[in-house]
Amino acid sequence: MSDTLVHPEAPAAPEHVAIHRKDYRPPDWLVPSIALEVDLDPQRTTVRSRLMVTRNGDHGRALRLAGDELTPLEVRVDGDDADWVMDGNDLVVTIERDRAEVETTVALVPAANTKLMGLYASGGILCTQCESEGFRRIAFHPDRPDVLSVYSVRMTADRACFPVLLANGNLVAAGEAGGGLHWAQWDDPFPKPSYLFAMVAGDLQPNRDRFTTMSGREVELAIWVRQIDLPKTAHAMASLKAAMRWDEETYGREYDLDLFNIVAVDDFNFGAMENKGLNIFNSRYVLADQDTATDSDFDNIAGVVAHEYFHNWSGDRVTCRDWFQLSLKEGFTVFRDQSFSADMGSAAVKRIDDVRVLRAAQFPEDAGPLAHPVRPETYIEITNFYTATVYNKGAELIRMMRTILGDEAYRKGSDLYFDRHDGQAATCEDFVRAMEDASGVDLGQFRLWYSQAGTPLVDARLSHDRDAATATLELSQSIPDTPGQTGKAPMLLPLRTALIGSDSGEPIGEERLILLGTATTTVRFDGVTEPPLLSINRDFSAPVNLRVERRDGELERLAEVDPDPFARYEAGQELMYRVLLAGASGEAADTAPVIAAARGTLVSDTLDPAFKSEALSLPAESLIGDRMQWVDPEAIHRSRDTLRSAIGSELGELLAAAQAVGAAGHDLSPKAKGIRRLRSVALSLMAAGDPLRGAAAAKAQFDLADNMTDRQGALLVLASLDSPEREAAFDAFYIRYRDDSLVLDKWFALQAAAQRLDTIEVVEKLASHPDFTVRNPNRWRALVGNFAANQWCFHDPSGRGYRFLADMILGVDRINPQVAARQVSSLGRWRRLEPVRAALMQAELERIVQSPGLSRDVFEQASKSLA
Ligand code: 0A1
Ligand code: ZN
Repeated sequence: MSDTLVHPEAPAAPEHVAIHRKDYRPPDWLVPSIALEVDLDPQRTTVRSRLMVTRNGDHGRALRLAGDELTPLEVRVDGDDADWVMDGNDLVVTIERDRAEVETTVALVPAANTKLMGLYASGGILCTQCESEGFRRIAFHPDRPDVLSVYSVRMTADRACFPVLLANGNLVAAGEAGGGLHWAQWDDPFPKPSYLFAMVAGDLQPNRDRFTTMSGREVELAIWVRQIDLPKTAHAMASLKAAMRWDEETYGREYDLDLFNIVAVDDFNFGAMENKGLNIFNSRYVLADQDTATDSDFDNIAGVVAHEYFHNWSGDRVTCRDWFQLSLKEGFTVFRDQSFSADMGSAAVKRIDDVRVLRAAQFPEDAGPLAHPVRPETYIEITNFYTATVYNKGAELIRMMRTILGDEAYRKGSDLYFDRHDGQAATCEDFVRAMEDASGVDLGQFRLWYSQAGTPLVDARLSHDRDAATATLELSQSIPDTPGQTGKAPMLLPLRTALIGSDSGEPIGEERLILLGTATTTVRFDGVTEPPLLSINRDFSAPVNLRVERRDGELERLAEVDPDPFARYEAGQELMYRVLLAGASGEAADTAPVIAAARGTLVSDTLDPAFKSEALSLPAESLIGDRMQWVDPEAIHRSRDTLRSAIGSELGELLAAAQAVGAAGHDLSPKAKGIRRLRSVALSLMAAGDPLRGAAAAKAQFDLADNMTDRQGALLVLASLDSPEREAAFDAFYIRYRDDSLVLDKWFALQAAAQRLDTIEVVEKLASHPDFTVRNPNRWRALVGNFAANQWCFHDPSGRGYRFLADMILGVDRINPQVAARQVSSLGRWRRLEPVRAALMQAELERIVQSPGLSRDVFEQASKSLA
């Protein structure tokens, strides 16, 4: 028998075991305090850990400590040799007494840690990442979020290579250790779960500042980066201080330690991490200046800095009981960072952006094989559940609660939640109960949002009785089946709704909050003397799909007069969808209403440029596909291109917008950012109408740009054109920025996102470019992630794009399974494509699943995608 054959009855690898929420049990042992002694060295770090453990409850079970790639060098209990065994990765220690000190020693090789979990090296800096289960790669520990400890950490390292030594909490002592070594001791007075532990050693410089809290305490702030990057930290620091003030004013939350440190590293699996008092960031969410970062980079930095800071209360002071409750901290914190960003700029534009992300990432997830509730019931690898559902849909749940309760009761609810659960590991249920108790509102039915997956579909139909001056709104809801869930109960959907007179353009009566809680309902409006326009789900008050029966001309009129900016934007987008979907199914469609609406938007003196740029942007190809029975990438691309070129050639007014002045590169005001955004949108439409002229204008913008927003905007337009200017601009960009890795990521990303017939070839070549590396998650995602999101090119009918992606996933899985697993969902959409492509995608998923040595991370995503 060939040894390459896997026995058909071979048991699933032991690590591929599902964990269920219903199996939650409180920990057998608690760990009130931990002392760590860490001798840091990239090639051999030793960690001596002393856990004070106490028996939790009346039982005789042994102490079970999780490890991952750890071998115990020594295990002692109360100073004596211990009675211990290894059970798989777990260290099992027999302890007679109810309280003991358990000491373990292990050795690590941070330089060889390519998973970027636990202690690893990034560009000469040693740093840690412990969420979700990385602490067990540093020391044996229960490593579950409901075990909270007070930490004391003594770090020793070579002073020349690692002059700065940081950990959570306060620096209590430091000194020389001889032989070129030095040490620092950090104590964190706040009990915390192991996933919030952090340590950093490196040759770093601080951007220092101070913050006086609302009670008058002084907090020292520092952002630690390499010396050369110091000038790029000003925006992150300003954002941090703004976030600290906002959380005091909006949620009454004050910072609690005397120090707050942020460190930026280049190699990081996610965006950033909220370790207590020592946030560690992917450098792309810290470093920015006008020459290297776009306006949206600046906005993302503000949002992520705020997000991590807000976790100090929603995550650190009140943490999660178990990982099924992840949305307790993430949904809430995303909602908090969204509200912060809305308050710092244009709330309407921020809402449009947030909904776009939700629809592009979360709705497809909720409609596909990886759909799961906001509070999942089961997982194989928890890192796969840091999803748009847990984060972004989770944030929508908090937003809906605020809408239902009103601002004041919502604030009372959050105060009660923080008071009641401070210092605890809580659940989503605890949060909802605090909201209920503070407001007196019964959220019984609302809880279904946590347990039922799938995006609800709402049908709406408005009829008007002119004689009776009434209007009747018929509403119905249904919730689609998702894996493992069928026959779902109706949910509570808060729909902000208004009627607008189609003749007068004026609101008819007040806006109403309709709480749709049944499968069908009817709502009556009085005093409706003129034909009404239906403005529904304003500000996207419920994260649902809507199907509205519209009268002729209704959307056009709403796009013109709806005072709710989100609803107005939606009406314009719906007009575009009509034309785009007709085009994609080979039907002729009248583009005149879209062009008229676009012109109205463009020349308006009341709308701001940022809103205009949103309203003039066409829905993405993937969103058009989401509305078709089968995704036809070719037809969608053609249809979208046709509409873009119609708008571009017929809207002469674009030129003025593309040449608008008043937005100097250093000016980061919302107005200046809006002008720049509109400039690039207008340029892109003009280029669609007249590619030759567009290429020349884009090259001119590229050459004259004094900031990255204009430069990248121009390059984005050139990227998809066939013109000599294209190559010249890409070459110039590369030469200028080849040593700046964050900007070089843009160079890879723009080529991977280019809408061109040769994109797949270019992308394959770029995968062998000397600057490409699978070891840096940002670089890998710039190329592979952007290509997989490029619907038209990725779904090349030959299947070449699928093969490329599968190869890249398998290649990176060997070194970094988390990065690999996050990209599998692009292949998991196969059911939405026509049979030939679907079969090719399935075949690649099969190839992945059958690959020997596959990680648990990728195994879970690929096998679920095939099911
Ligand atoms: N809690 C972080 C997200 C995060 C999750 C996992 C990580 O490493 C595997 C890193 C960061 C946040 O929400 O910002
Ligand atoms: Zn978070």
